[in-house]
Amino acid sequence: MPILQDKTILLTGLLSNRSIAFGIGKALKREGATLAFTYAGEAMKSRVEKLAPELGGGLIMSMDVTQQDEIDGVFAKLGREWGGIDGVVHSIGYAPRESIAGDFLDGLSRSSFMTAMDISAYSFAALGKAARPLMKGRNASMLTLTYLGAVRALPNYNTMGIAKAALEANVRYMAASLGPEGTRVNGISAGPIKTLAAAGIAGFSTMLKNFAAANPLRRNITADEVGNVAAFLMSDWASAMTGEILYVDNGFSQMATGLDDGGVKPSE
Ligand code: NAD
Ligand code: 0WE
Repeated sequence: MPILQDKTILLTGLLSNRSIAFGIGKALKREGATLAFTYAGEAMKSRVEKLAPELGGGLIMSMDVTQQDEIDGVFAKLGREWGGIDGVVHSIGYAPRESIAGDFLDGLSRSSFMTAMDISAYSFAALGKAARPLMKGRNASMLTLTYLGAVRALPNYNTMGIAKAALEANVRYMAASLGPEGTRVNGISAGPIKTLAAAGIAGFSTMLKNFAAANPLRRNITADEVGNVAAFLMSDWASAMTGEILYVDNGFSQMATGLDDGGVKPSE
């Protein structure tokens, strides 16, 4: 039996068929959800228009999360079309390139920090605030995507790591705020996946190789695997789970080195 029958869910962050949002969308559709979609500004519109039919189609709206009027417009429209919302998936992240490469402090600037915080962390709370009246009393569920760099200092992730730490705190405060209205708020911390956001990062292929070698399942993870966990969290099967960060990373974050030899090179 499908687990999201009769659920209306807003899916953000679709950009390509490799997007984590695309893997999530496939699982949500398979489980019976009715979807609506957003894109980040006019230049991205046609991309989402091409992908949405594969996810069962539905409303497609512009929502650059730096524009409050666009956020308000999306939920006003969903109020008219659906009357209420059962779920919101936030799959959005961005930091200026120079702030997610090389030395952390070398790449740091007030403006890149604020951009990363605005788009990658503030926006999730902004969606919660705008969607709140439409979700109230429906056992609704909100979900965001995060990364291990929120809780560990990892090479190059830098400014994004700080934004993800704020995003994870956001999950907990939003869970506290929306819980009394029946709305749950959770995050998935996904292992590395070669999406468009990742393709532009120097050394990403090497990172994928090292990740596969060092996690218990000895392979990479897929957006479809993230999608299955997302479908569970959006469903009533997860009715007692809120304020959580679930790791979908083949167990990587739970290992000390993950390497059979403990990571010691033969010469050392
Ligand atoms: P992606 O490039 O497919 O998606 C990123 C999305 O962010 C795009 O749809 C883009 O339009 C959107 N976006 C950027 N700026 C925006 C704005 N101002 N307003 C609205 N939307 C905006 O890449 P992805 O890897 O699928 O990323 C989705 C989420 O997953 C991000 O939060 C990312 O940090 C997170 N994540 C990715 C990985 C990975 O390795 N790919 C791992 C863990 C978490
Ligand atoms: O969250 C992310 C990446 C998000 C991202 C990607 C880009 C590339 C293009 C945010 N901003 C930008 N800005 C751009 O100009 N991930 C979890 C994937 C990722 O990104 C890394 C990683 C991993 C993993 C960056 C450095 C090191 C590891």
